Amino acid sequence: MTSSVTTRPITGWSGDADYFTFREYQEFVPEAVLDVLEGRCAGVVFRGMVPLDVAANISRRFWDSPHRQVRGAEAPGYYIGAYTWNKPTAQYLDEAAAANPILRDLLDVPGDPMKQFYAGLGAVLAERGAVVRPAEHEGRIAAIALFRSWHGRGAFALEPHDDDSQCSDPQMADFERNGVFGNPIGALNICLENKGGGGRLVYWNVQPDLESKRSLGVEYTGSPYPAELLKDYESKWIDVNPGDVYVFNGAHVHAVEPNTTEKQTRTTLAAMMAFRDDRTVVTWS
Ligand SMILES: O=C(O)CCC(=O)C(=O)O
Repeated sequence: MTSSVTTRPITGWSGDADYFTFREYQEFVPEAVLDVLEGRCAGVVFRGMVPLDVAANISRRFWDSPHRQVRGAEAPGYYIGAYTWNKPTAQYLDEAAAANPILRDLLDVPGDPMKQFYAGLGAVLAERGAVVRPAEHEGRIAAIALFRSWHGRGAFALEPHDDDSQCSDPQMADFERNGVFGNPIGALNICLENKGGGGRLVYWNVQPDLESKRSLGVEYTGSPYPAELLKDYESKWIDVNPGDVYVFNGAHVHAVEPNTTEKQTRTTLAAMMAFRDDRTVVTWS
């Protein structure tokens, strides 16, 4: 029998048609990232921003790296980097300190897309006297990026979840990132490879409220949301191709569609970012 915990409908905030869209660009338009970070639209996609040879080179470096790790049941797949999910500040910062030199080395290639992204975003923020930088704590900094290849074998390669709940996790209350809670969370994803079919981003028009998160036991983790509780909300299925860069408000529930066969791989380079105050966008992974 299904328990009442999983049958309460998910309630929360949904955007109107102007907001609930992924604006498509054929080039990098850094101003558009601010439309997401300031809550004017759900997402933006910069098609083909990364040349295919650059994407393939970085992806190869990921698969060849001795530092590639396996991630467990909550998000099965491979990764290099550090992630904040469900851990205390000190552990994350230790992991970030170990990961950052490895990430810098992996991204030390001609055409590093992270460099290009932050140069563009930094320039538009500078026009208004603001900066973008890694979140800090007692002189230590967040991880600069996270490589991932999701391999969930169920209905989704990565289960429906949100990225804002973890920003209020008491285990990380002392981390600067805590100050972004309540603001749009910019989930930056750079697609390095997505061989074959599938691998779309699935994105629902709901930012679950606290009651819904509590009833599902995901107040601080944001994961997982049962897909059957999302079926009444509009969803967008966003095609993701190598070289595409996309940024979306991670406070909405979202997931990753599996590839069409188990042998296929979808690899992305990612980071999170949000306004901590009017003059500071902090990043983490
Ligand atoms: O890979 C994607 O397109 C989305 C990844 C994601 O949802 C996440 O890392 O939280």
